[in-house]
Amino acid sequence: MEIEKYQIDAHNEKLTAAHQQRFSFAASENAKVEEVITKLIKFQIAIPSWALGTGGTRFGRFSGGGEPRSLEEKIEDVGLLHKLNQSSGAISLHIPWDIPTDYDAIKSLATHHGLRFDAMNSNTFQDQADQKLSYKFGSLQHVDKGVRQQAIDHNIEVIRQGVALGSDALTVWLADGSCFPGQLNFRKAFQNTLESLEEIYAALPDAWKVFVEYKAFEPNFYSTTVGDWGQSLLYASKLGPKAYTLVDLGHHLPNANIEQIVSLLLMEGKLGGFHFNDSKYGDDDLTAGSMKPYQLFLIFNELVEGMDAKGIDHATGLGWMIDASHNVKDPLEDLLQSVEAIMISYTQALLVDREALNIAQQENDVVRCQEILQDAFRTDVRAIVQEARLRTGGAAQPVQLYRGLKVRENLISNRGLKTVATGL
Ligand code: AOS
Ligand code: ZN
Ligand code: ZN
Repeated sequence: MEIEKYQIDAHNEKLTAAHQQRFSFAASENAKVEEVITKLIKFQIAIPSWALGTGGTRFGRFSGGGEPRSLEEKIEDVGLLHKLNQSSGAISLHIPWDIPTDYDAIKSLATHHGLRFDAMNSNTFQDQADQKLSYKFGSLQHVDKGVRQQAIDHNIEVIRQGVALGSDALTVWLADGSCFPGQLNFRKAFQNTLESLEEIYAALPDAWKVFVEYKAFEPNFYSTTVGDWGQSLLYASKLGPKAYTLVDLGHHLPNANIEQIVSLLLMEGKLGGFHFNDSKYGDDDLTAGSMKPYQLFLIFNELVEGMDAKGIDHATGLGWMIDASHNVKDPLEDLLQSVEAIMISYTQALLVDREALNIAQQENDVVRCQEILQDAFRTDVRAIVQEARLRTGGAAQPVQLYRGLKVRENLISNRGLKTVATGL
C-alpha cells in the first residue's frame, strides 16, 4: 500500500488552524525557530529492517499481523513511515536476514520511496542453516581460527553487499563473551577479536566506516568482549581512522551517564553513531523517549554542543538509527513515536541558550545551569517539529493519519494475519 499526497493534504487541512495557533506562539517565544526548522528538515533517522515486525521474548511471540515478509516489503514499510514523517529517509539492513536477490530492483525501490541505505549489519550471533562452524562459543573472539575466519568472511561479504547497495558503513555487534568465570581468557579473547576486526577493517572501501557496538551483557552473562565504551574505543583506536564507537542507549549498566560518554567520544573524534531506544532495566529496546525523556534530551544537548564545537554537521556527521523491538505495539506506530521523540529532544537541545550556559558554568552558578537546561527541556516544541514536517509534505499527526487510513488493516489484508518478519 502507498499513502497518497491527497490523503496527507486532507488530513493536514483539518488540523491547520489549531497548528497555526500553536506554531505562532512557539515562534514568538523562540527567536531561533527558522534556523531550528532548517536543521530538523535535514535530520533523518534510519529505520532498522528488524524493527518492522513484531518481536518476541524467549517466552513467546504474539504476531501483530501484516508484517513484511520480504526485503521489498520492509522497504515499503519504511517508505510509509517516511511519507508520514519525512524524517525516516533511510533503512538499515541486516545480513543474512535481508539479502537482496536483485540489487538494481532493490535500489530503485528504495529510491522510489526516498530512502537510502544506512549502515549494514552483520550477524555472527546466530548459526544459519547452511553454516559450517558454530558461533556457540563466539565468533571473532573464538579459540578456533576456522570459526574466526568464517565470521571475518561473513563481515567482508556484508561490506560487499553494502557496496552494491550504496551504503557506506558496517556495524559490528558481537554477542561474543562468556557465561561463566574461567570460561575465557579475557586477553586472548580481546586479541583474537582485534585481529579479526583488523582483517575486516582492511576490506573496507575508502569512504567506508566501521562501527563497533558495545553491550554490557546478554546473551553472555558473565563477560562481553566488547562490553563497554572503553573496550569499543580501544578497538576503534587500534583499528584506525575509519573505526568508530557506536552507542546503543540500552547497552549500559543501570544509571550509566550516557551523555558524558557521548561527550567524550565526540571529543576524541570516535563517536560513530547511535542506536536509539529506551529502557527501564537493560537492553529493553523500548520506544525512544518512553522512559527517560530527560536523558534523551541531555544526550542531544551534548551532541549539539560537541558537534557545534567541532563544526560537525548534525545531519550527516554521525549515523542516526533506531534499534528497537516491539512485543505489544504495532511496530510502525512505535517507530513513528520513536522518531517523534528523537526530533523533540533534538529540537529542545537546539534551543538551549549555549552562551548563557557557558557563562553560568564559568561562574559555578549551578542553579542557573539547571534552569537553563530545564527551560529548554520543558519547552513544548511539538509545534516546531510539526511545522518542519508540514513544510516537507509530511503529515501533521503521523500516528493519527496512520490509524485514519487503516494502514495496518490494509497490510493485514495484503500480507495476512499470521506473519513472521525476520528479526529480533
Ligand atoms: C543487540 O543487542 C544490538 O543492539 C544490535 O545492534 C542489534 O539489535 C542487532 O544487530 C540486530 O541484529
Ligand atoms: Zn543496537
Ligand atoms: Zn541491543
